[in-house]
Amino acid sequence: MPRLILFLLLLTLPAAAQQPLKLWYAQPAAKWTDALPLGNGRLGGMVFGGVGQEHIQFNEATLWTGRPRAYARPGAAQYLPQIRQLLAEGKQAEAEALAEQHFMGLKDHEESYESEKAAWLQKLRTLSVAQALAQPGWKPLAIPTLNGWESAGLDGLDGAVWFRTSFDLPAAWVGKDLTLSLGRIRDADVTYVNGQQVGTDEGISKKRRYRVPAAALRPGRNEVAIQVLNFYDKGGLIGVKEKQPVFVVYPENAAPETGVALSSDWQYWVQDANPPLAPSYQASYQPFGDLWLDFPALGQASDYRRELEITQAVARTEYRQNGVAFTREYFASAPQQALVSRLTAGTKGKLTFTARFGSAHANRKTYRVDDHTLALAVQVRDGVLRGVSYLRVAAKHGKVTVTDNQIQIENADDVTLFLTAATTFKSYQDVSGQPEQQAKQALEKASKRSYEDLKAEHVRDYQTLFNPFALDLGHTASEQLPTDTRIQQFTPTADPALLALYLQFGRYLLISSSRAGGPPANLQGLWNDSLTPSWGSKYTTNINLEMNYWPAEVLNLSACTPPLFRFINQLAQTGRATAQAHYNAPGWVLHHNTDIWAGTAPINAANHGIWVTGAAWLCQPVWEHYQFTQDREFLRQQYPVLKEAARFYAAFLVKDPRTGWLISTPSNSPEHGGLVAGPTMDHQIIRELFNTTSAAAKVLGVDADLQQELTAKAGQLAPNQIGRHGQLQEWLEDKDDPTDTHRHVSHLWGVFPGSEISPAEPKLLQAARTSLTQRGDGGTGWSLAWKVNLWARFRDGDHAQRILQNLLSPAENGTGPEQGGVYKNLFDAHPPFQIDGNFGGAAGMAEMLLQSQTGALDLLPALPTAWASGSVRGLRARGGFVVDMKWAQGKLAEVEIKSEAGRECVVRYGGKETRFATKGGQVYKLTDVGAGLAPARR
Ligand code: FUC
Repeated sequence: MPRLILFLLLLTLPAAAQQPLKLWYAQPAAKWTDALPLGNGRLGGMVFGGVGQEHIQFNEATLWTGRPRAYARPGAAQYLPQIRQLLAEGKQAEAEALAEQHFMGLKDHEESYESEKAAWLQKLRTLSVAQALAQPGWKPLAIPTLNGWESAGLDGLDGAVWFRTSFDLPAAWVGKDLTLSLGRIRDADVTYVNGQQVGTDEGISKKRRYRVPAAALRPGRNEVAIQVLNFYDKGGLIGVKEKQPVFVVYPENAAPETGVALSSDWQYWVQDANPPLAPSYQASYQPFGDLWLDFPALGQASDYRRELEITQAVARTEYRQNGVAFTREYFASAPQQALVSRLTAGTKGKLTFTARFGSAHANRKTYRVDDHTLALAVQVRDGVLRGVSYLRVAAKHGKVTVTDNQIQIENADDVTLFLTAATTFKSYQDVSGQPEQQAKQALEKASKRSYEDLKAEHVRDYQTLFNPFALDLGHTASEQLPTDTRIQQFTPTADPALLALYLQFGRYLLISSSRAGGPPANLQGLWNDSLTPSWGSKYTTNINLEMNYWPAEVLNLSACTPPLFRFINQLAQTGRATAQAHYNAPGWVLHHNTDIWAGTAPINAANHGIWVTGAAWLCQPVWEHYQFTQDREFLRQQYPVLKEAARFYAAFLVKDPRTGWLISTPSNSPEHGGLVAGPTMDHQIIRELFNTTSAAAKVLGVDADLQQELTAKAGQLAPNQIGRHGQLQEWLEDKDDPTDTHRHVSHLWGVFPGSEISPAEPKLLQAARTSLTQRGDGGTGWSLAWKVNLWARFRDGDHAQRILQNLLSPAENGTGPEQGGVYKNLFDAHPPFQIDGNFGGAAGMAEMLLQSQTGALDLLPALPTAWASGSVRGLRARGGFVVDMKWAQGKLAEVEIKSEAGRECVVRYGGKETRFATKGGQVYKLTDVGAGLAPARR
């Protein structure tokens, strides 16, 4: 028996060494993903740090498109038996077609759209091609615009836009019919050559290749005109991702490579920017506005530096110009609900600039509020919400002049800016908020206080959350380099501190985007500058929203979870209607996406939108929160959410006639393989829900019958199965393709974030490992982050480290559409920017250092060779423990464990296990880890 000495003592382990936890750069941000994020959970800012012009793009977390409405489709449940039957008969295509027609949720504007669209198209047709070409105001535009014309500055534009260019007809082609290749177009087009229509089509997936009859052609120059109709989201000529040349003409049947290119002098003219609002399943998160500060041209700047200090949550820009040292500081105060910035000049009276608002919303207005305050009012185009933002200037000396457009500051010594914002959103059912009042109150309150006072209050507030955790993975000279250079040069041995920074930046982002009272962190946390962000910047629940909260408990940020739990409770309300309408079942259900209006019905398409286990997965963080905090009162309050979800699945599952197992049908293994009966992931998630709900009922001493029912049903669910390639089967049938590297690794849910596939099940664990090996080491940002956690659970620290290295690869170098990485500001690249990878990556690093899902505290379960020596303070474990550790040469050297709940503590290290009773509030130092827990050090 290994001997173990336990001492009760005060914390003596030195704090993980203070590191310069800063992101910093020697030049201003050129792009949004270079800018530095600030946030207080509700207000977010992206600071560019320009010298002649400062730009702070800002967000308010509740500004979304859409409105309170019903999302579930009445009567959908009628079709459920038939969809199930078709799937049971192996008729997937028919099942999907039927479901597409009758089983998807309700779209906004669904009813009125077709007639409005017809009327709009009719109106557009009153203008001929000749008239369009004769309009004044044609402007140049570079084509293609790969991510839509929005990326070329036409932000938020939907409607009818004409494009024109030309080509010269080679003499040898006279009399020949040609093919005109235009690639993909969003959404529809009518294409003309020399005024004659040569083609029209609709749909972004179709590559436009139109036949141009010889009779339509002229010798010499030929005019191409294209009317593009963009009904929603991104628009325009977006090219194709293929080898064949696009924007060429060539003789019919000849190789496109032999063609002549269309002239690159494209021009566009907007015919109509007000199409009827297109049907949409869910709403999108919106940007709010931009704060611009314009400084007089004072010549070359020197000693430039901008940084984000994440130990304080303060950003800074400094430079010298004309012999004067200029500094700006910025932070997002949670206590004040305001963005605060102070500008100073080293010489008195040298601060002169104008401050003004911009906004991507077409419906916007700025106006003077008082002699120090300017307002910006915005209204979203597709939806009911409006918002207002106030900017107040407090200048020391100097002159301040406010007009309806701007605030001018002349010859001040220093200036403090206060920015507040609010919207009419109150809840998913209530949009009666009073933004003027809310934003004004915050402004009055904050602007009464001194800058230093506000900053000290902010730092105190932030550090309460940030400071309880620290990580040190070692230090090298690379730490002194600017962050963008560090990313470019990164290897784990050359710069281990960048990994520690990455983890702490993940914590910074969670604190900044998820604070009690606000909505949870969305796909982009809180930061979005586009009216048409990818995937609506909403909440995808088949991995992304859950991943956002993976670091919360283990990295000592339980305090950031209330937004998630509040949201889950709302979803449990709206999810009842969906359970009723779509499944005729009790309880609540959520599918693969939701938005601020708490939509729970299936969306997008039947082949991936009908995935039923969103509700069950969201119950996991509830149980985990209880596991980590041992907060019984929390569990008591949240228990109905678990119970009602469990009741839904208990009613929903059906007995598979072939195997006799209970299966989930219809559903989907996220975004892979279409609509199916019995995806493995569903069964893992539902099994865990049944078991934890039953365990929760037991803890609370309630619902004995339900405990029995759920335990019994958990035992009847289709089990994990090992297939013919040695893999863990993703589906009920053994049909996995071992060469498939799809980004989702859904069937590994039972390894992480679930825990039913553990070392206690070595065969299943091995099969899961085989599956992950087959999926490969690549993937989108979140996919990589998930794989880090999985390799940690497989106790392969070096493999986890290799994936982390991919996660930190520079997105600037062009990672490819399915290859994740980081931007210069350390934001995760899906690509594009998506915050889940930041959070999942931070959680994965924690998982490499400590695991507690099996009832014991596993110390350093997956320590990579590259992290030879280091220390960590404040990791949290299930059972209410807080763990501090030091290790050297790859071996555990010191451990201290604080018990918060007084539960028995089981510790594992180096193949040895020890257990001891604890008292709540006491700290235990395991002094002879060498003898008892680290025999290798003997
Ligand atoms: C899921 C993923 C995508 C993306 C989207 C937001 O649908 O499959 O890769 O992350 O969510």
